[in-house]
Amino acid sequence: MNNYRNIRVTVQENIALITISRPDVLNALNSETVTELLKAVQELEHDPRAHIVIITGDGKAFVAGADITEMNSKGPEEARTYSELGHSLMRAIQNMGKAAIAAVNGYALGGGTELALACDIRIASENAQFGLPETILGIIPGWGATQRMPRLVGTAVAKELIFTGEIISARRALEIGLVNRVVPDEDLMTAAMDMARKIKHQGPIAVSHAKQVINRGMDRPLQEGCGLEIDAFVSCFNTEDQKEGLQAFIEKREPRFKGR
Ligand code: DAK
Repeated sequence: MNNYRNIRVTVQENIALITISRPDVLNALNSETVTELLKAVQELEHDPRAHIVIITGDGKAFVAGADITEMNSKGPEEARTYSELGHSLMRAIQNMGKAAIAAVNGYALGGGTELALACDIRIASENAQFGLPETILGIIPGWGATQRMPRLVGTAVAKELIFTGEIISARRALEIGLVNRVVPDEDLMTAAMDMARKIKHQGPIAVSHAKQVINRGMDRPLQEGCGLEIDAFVSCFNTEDQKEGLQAFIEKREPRFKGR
C-alpha cells in the first residue's frame, strides 16, 4: 500500500478502511488529497484482500468540503481540472466493483456531502452535519451533488439544499433519505463495520453485479434497466459462487464463496 500524506488505508477482515486525515482543516479536500483518494480506490479495486471499502474522516469532521484556500487561487481552466479530478474520484467509487460505505462523523459539507453521495451506503453519527453551502461562495457543487443528490432525495429537496445552502442534522438527513441510518457518535465505526461484515457474508460477485445494475439502471428507462438485470442475473450463473450459494442452501450450511 502507498505511503500517503493525507489519508490512511488499512485492510482488516477483508474490509478496507480509508481515513481522510487533515484534521487541522477539518479534512478539507485539496487536490493532493483527492489524488491520493483516487489512487487508493483504484488500488483497492484490484486488491483481493479488500471486499468492502469504508471511508471516514479523522477528528471532528468527515470532510468540511473542497479546500476553499486552494480553490481561491483558481481561474476557470484550473477550476475545470479540479472539478474533473473530483469527478474521477466520485466515479471511481461509484463504479468500483465493491460496496463503499461512508461512515460520516461531524461535518460533511460541500465536497464532503458529495463524497458521501458517491458511496453506496451512508451511516451517520448523531453529530454529523450535511450541506451543500457552495452558493454562499458564489459557486455550485462541482463534484456531482447537482446530479447525485436529486437522484437520491428528489429534485425538490435537492434544490432546497443547494439553493439555500442549509446545513442539516443527521436526523434530517435520515428523514430525507440521504443517509441509511444514524447511530450514537461512539458507535459509528462499529455500525459501519457491522454493515460491512453483513455485506461481506453475501456472494461478492452477486453484490458487485447488484451494485452495477442498480447504478446503471438509475440512468435508464425501467425496461432497459430490467434488461441489465436479466444480463447480470444470467452472468451469476457462470460463477462458482452461484453453484456454491444454491448448494449450501440445499445442504443447510453456510456458503463458502470464492469470488469466482
Ligand atoms: N477549506 C479549507 N479550510 C477549511 C475548510 C475548507 N472547506 N473548512 C474548514 N477549514 C479550516 C478553517 O479555515 C480553519 O483553519 P484555521 O483558521 O484554523 O487555519 C480550520 O479548518 C478549522 O475550521 P473552523 O475554525 O472554521 O472550525 P469551526 O468548528 O468554527 O467551523 C465549519 C466549522 C465547518 C462550520 C467551518 O469551518 C466552515 O464553514 N467551513 C467551510 C465549509 C464549507 O463551506 N464547505 C464547502 C466548501 S465548497 C468545484 C469543485 C468542488 C466544489 C465546488 C466546485 N469546481 C471545480 C467547479 C466543492 C465545493 C466545496 O466543497
